[in-house]
Amino acid sequence: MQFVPAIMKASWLLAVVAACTTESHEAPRPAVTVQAPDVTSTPTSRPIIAQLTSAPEVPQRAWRQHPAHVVVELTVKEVVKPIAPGVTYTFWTYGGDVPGKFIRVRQGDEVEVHLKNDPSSKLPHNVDFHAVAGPGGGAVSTFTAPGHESRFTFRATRPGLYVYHCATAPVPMHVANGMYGLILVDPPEGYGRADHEYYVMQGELYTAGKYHAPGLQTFDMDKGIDERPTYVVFNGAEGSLVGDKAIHAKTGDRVRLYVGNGGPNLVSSFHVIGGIFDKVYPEAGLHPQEDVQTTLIPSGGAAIVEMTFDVPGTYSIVDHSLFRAFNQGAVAQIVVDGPSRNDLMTEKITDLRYDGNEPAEAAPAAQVADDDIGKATFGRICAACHQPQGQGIPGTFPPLAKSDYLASTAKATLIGHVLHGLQGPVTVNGTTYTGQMPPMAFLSDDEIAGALTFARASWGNQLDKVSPQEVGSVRGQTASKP
Ligand code: HEC
Ligand SMILES: [Cu+2]
Repeated sequence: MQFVPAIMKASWLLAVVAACTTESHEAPRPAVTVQAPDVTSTPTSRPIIAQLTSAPEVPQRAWRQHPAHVVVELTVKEVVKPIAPGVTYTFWTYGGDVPGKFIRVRQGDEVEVHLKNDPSSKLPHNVDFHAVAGPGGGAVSTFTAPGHESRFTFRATRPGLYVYHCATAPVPMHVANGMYGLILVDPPEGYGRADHEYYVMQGELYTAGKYHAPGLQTFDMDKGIDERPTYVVFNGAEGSLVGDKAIHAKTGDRVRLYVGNGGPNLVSSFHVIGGIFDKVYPEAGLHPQEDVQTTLIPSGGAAIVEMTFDVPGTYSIVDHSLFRAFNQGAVAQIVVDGPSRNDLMTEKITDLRYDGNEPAEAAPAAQVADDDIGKATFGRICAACHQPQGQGIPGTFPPLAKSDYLASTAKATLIGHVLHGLQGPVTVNGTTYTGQMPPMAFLSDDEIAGALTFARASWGNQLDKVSPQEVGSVRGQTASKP
């Protein structure tokens, strides 16, 4: 962007002088103008050192009602860090981590960039800010040899979330080695309230060794050119947002993710499994879209996504180009705590055997050996809920083993339960169950008789047989009822 440092410096000095003479650090605040954001007026407050954060943290929004002169200090470091357990890589970083530090300014701010290149670096580096509307995005102004520091200033004229990255030759190699990050330019009115804000950035790694090949890995230029990454990861390493490093929220919380894609090659199909984005600012542009399942994030692009969760549990963030998620590392997690919501989503209620035939066409009992039919039916149908040893599942499925209900209830009633289902409450051995057993009239008389007989004679139960005739008569009686 075109810039005249002398003018900037003069106004900056004036501002400091003004601040000193009024003995106040606060300049008078102009009224907020939402329709016409103040992006051209000269900052009137003292320079502010930007508070940068490492992913997944996001700096606080500046609640200033006026533009300011903001100093951004970035230090390039070449560091060895893990990609996955037992796999390391020499990353080139802005601030020691991948992605680079999150920078947050306000629309209209004058941003003074101090780019330091650590003396231990082997190569020169620079930075191209996509938030800069001007040739190279600052790349030429910030070209910095090891042990040097470059400074330049730009005006953040446009709001949005922008990628920054290294643009030193070979550029894609510098990006693939981790030299990318995000700068957020808040519009004066902000993006609205959120309970949590997180920084997530996708990127690829091209290593000489295969996926999970152990040891220090080197960069593979040919894989880069072929666009065949070894790893596709969020926040610089596989598992960087998984397990005890997962993102956390409570049900009902508004979660805003600032998502970037460093690339250098792939477009991300950004998706949260089990989640629907309430709002997406596609490509981090001005106009939000609502109720989105998956959003495309181009290489060198970003998106702002917002979501709320009603059902607690663990939600996986993936690139829905799924081999990347399952075979290259592109998985992160959001853990949502809160009371269960069976009204919105239940756990698995039934697991019935499906043999390819419709229930009415179930294999005739005669095909199964007579002495096995009870055990077989129990194992095939009843054990899914009541468990193989009839022990049930505490709180969910009552036991049949030593069940006082089974022992004290008339056979015809039990047959009726299996034929027509049973909806609680039902008390078994002192515990009351309020679940639901599905109707199983698709079973033959022999199967129901066999399963009940088997249950009544197993695991310590010593109850008499149930005959197919008894089942038939209950079925006949109830079938004729309306
Ligand atoms: C899909 C799960 C499921 C399947 C399959 C199932 N049941 Fe049940 N069963 C239940 C539930 C749940 C209850 C308790 C209902 C309630 O809470 O009101 C129950 C209750 C019972 C009871 C009375 C309570 C007790 O523990 O004595 C009997 C007897 C019974 N089932 C027998 C069977 C038999 C025999 C089969 C196989 C033919 C079977 N069930 C298959 C879920 C199932
Ligand atoms: Cu670089």
